[in-house]
Amino acid sequence: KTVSVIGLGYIGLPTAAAFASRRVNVFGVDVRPDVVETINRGEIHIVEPDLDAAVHWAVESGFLRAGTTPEPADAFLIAVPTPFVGENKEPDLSYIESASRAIAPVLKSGDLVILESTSPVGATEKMAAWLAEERADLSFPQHAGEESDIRIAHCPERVLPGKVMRELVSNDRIIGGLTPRCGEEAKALYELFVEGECILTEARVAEMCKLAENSFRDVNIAFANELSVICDKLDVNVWELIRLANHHPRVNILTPGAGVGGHCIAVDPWFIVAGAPEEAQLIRTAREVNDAKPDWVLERVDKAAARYRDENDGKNPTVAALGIAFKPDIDDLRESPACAIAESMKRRNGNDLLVVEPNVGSLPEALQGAQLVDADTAIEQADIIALLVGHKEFHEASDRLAKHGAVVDAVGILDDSRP
Ligand code: SAJ
Repeated sequence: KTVSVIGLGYIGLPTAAAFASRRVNVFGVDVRPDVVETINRGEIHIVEPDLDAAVHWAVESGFLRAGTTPEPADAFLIAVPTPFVGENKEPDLSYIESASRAIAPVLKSGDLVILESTSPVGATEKMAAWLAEERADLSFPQHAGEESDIRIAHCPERVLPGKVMRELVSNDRIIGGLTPRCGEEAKALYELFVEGECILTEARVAEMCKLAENSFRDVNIAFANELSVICDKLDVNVWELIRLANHHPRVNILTPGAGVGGHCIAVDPWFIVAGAPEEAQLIRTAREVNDAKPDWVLERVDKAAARYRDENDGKNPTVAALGIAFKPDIDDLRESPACAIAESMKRRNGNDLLVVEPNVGSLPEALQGAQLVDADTAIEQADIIALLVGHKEFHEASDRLAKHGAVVDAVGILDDSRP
């Protein structure tokens, strides 16, 4: 059996490496020649623990090759981005469409095509229609049912960035076939490396399942974020409150923060909203609550800066942003609310910005001019500190931070130093 993975990003590449680790021949396809070259050298272009070793082994041993144009294979996995576009945040399926049209010429009877990209309900059927449009000589499940030449299924990824290599193998997978046989064949393929349970359903249920999982988390984070804003107004310590409320056996409030980042949780709920705009009230509001959180944090930093100027004859404070990653203990700055807050702090305070990010070696383009320093230097030199990400290094420094006196704490680190 040979497997072809289309899209060698955060999901496609680890998946390709996982198949290769089971000695399956994998051909990876990406539109970016630089990505393809990097992988063919046995190196990687993204950051994810243990992925480098897995890809290195896969390429060295000959089980993984990459290219920019599809080649024939027995199974194709499409793992390309599905962003949203426009005012109404409609899902953009153009990457799935071009991937489908690109593999269509090399399809042969008996092949399996799986959509892995997180997709709005109905996307797998659309993919099948694009394939059928390109290949009138082959039959597809939407017309031929179980007798089709090509099998089609949706199998959304569910791995947590930072734990991808482990979760890829251990997580349960939901597999939605366009027909039961499509599902069975996809299941047999995933079982080559998945140790979790592979559960069969219909494609539309699988699509909605992935969206519901990420919306569940988004709504719960929004609850925590809204609580933090309410508690601030009512002068209640939200961190103590959550700790106490979570002693209830059926309550598990998540952690408020600087906002919701990453490529998934801040995007996927919009696919539900786009599909049912009238009905998706709570899901839409949760998105809005989470999207508003960075501005709320920024406002508090601005207030602290104004207070400093009042008390220091109009002198501008040196401000420090502690944490710019999109969540604790990773180096991923993509779609990071903390990074966006730091950028605004820099715009407001010129270059007098100190940034502490223990997980990166240099600052991104947008923060050039600011200084990357360690936590101790920031505590010593900054007049105002914004705690934006709950990295372990900051929790370890909570006593020193608590003594600083002008800290805006978006993530509850000062609470560690409470008696
Ligand atoms: N966050 C909070 N408070 C919390 C938890 C998270 O503010 O209590 C913030 C984080 O700081 C981050 C954002 O939410 O900015 C998202 O982080 P996350 O760890 O909740 O999720 P992701 O985006 O890294 O990965 C999610 C996972 N989905 C779920 O947990 C339901 C993962 O399993 C999915 O595979 C992934 O989305 C995806 O690719 O869809």
